[in-house]
Amino acid sequence: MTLANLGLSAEVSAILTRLGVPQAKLSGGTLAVRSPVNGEQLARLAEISAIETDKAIAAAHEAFLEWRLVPAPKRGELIRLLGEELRTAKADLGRLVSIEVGKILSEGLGEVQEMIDICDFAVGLSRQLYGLTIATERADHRMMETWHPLGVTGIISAFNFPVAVWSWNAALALVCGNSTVWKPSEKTPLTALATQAIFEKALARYVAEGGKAPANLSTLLIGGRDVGEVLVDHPRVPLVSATGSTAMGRAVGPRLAKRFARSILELGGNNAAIVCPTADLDLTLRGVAFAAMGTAGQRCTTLRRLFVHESVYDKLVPRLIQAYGSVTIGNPLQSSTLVGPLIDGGSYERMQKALAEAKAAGGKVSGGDRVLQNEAADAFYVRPAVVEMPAQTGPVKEETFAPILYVMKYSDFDEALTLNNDVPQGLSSSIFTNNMQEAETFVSARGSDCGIANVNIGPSGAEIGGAFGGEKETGGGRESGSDAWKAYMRRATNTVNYGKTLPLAQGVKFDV
Ligand code: UN1
Repeated sequence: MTLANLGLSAEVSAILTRLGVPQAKLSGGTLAVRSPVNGEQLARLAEISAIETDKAIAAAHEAFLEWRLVPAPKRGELIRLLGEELRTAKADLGRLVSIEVGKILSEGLGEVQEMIDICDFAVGLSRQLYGLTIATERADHRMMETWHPLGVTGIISAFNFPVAVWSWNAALALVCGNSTVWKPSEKTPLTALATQAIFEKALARYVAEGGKAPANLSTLLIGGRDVGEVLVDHPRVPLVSATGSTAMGRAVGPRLAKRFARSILELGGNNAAIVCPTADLDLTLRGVAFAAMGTAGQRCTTLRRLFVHESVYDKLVPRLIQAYGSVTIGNPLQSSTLVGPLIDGGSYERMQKALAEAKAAGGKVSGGDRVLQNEAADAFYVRPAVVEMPAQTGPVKEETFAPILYVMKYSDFDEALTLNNDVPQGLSSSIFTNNMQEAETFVSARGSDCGIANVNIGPSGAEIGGAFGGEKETGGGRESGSDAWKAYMRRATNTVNYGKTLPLAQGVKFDV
């Protein structure tokens, strides 16, 4: 079967029907949805207007006012059911992710697993939204902090993790007592529709069990930039979690700051790995290959810069170039494929531009050429590129959302550490070494300046248990595990006087 006649639109409509999305929603609208697998049109969806968006957010606020009163462990029950529904839907939704985004099937399924994992995490969390009891200086007083629901949580997600990013935010926001309003990428609205339908199934079961939930607890907005702008500017939305490019963050961040709303920004990454003299090179090769070529270089955690010590450079880099030359590129639905397509032609052009700039800066390029265009003229498959660079200059300092790995030689550990940090972005990083001093230095205060710093694994593929996010132009937000939930709640400090006198703090006297 060639790429041209995969019959994806028929398959997608069957999947969506099984997941509970009405067929009527898939045609007649203005938003054309195409599969990057072969360029086939999958649907034409209706888009919401700015006025309707405003109304939907007002309704989400009403939902919040009720939902915040439901005890947190009961809210957790809804998320437990969501996790169950996602388990049932995993094969269908994972395949839909692959068709809509072009990531290989095991990664499509992995994305749904990530949704299930965060649901499990959030269920436990629903009984652990702990505050502190704090020693007070005043007799017969008690001081404590409590965590309360915050309000409507806006979620803006990118095409590359079209549903997992929603779940990291929504699972936490919902157990924290918030309602959610979701604006997915225009490139991936079908997986969003499917996810919303799965959520509604969980909600129906929750209500059938006797659970209380308001209407409009989870709202999906299919639309363009104007819709995102209404969400960002809306006074009823105290928190927006936005994932995308640094350019998007620069547009969104100041608008939120202007109205003192909170933001969780998850922006560009330009992630590096350092390969030290003692590194296990077989392990390194596998770690680098997955981190740099996986998801066709379209993760925000993708490995983009590799610093290799001069003593192992000639042992590692030729093997790496060979692996790049032989990796299977093609239909992401076939189990033998490791590298699927780029999301679209714009992405291909940006990749070629970066490669041309790298060449002009003295880079030696292997790969990077377009393949399979005879089978599918509207799909953009590329051979992943390794570029040996004389220095960290030009395009190396930018995030190009494509499979380009810039490789540089280093001789001194501190120099490699400096290079790791010497880019505007600060998401993820890693070191391959069996030297304890190098490993510990890398994760220390004078080591990597990124939100994620790994030893002997690549920078991508984080699990949900840790806080996910990065520093500098990556935006500073944290999502998913650890105590990231705190961003979705408001903290109140309460002092209670159970005595008969009124001692003032700091010994102040004020007797009237
Ligand atoms: C993203 O690329 O937008 O760590 C998120 C990872 C995944 C999430 C990536 N768990 O690569």
